[in-house]
Amino acid sequence: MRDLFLERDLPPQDFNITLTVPAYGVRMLQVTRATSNWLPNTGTANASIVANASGADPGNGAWKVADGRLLFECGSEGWDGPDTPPPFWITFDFGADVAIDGFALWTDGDGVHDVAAFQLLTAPSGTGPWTPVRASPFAAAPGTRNLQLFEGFNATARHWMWNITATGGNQPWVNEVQWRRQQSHL
Ligand SMILES: [Ca+2]
Repeated sequence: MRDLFLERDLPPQDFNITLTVPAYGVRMLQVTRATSNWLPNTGTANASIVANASGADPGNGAWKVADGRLLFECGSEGWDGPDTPPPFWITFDFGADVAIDGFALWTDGDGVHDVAAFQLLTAPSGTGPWTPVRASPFAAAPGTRNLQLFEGFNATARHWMWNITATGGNQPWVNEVQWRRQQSHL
């Protein structure tokens, strides 16, 4: 019941907060559970919102962009895209139509393996046809492992594609991505 632990449960003299930054690699659910409009990343190799991808290096399957772990390590953590020219892509299947208005990205941050530009697309089936949610690609920032948040779009679909059209030079190394469900306006 730690979630219900409240300040008033402690005598004032014992209440002492130490603010700490979550360790790099901490499961995102500890953060995103507080805001329920972010789709939880709980994927495994056998059950994931990741449906398909343009490829991956061994040990770095595309499902690892939605496993709740903010890590990249060759052979074990995150997605290591195929050693091919762009585009690099991952498709997602949310199981039902979802209205999405935000996309979060964490890359390795070494520059050459980071995402520089991408499109988001939707489709009525897992095989297309794919329609971009924006006419032009989103520009990402190579050289940082910090959260990059992309907004200003809104589309509803079960099937989504993240299509990386440019990188810092090599195949993408991606720690994690996350999708934000549009808040309902009641
Ligand atoms: Ca991950």
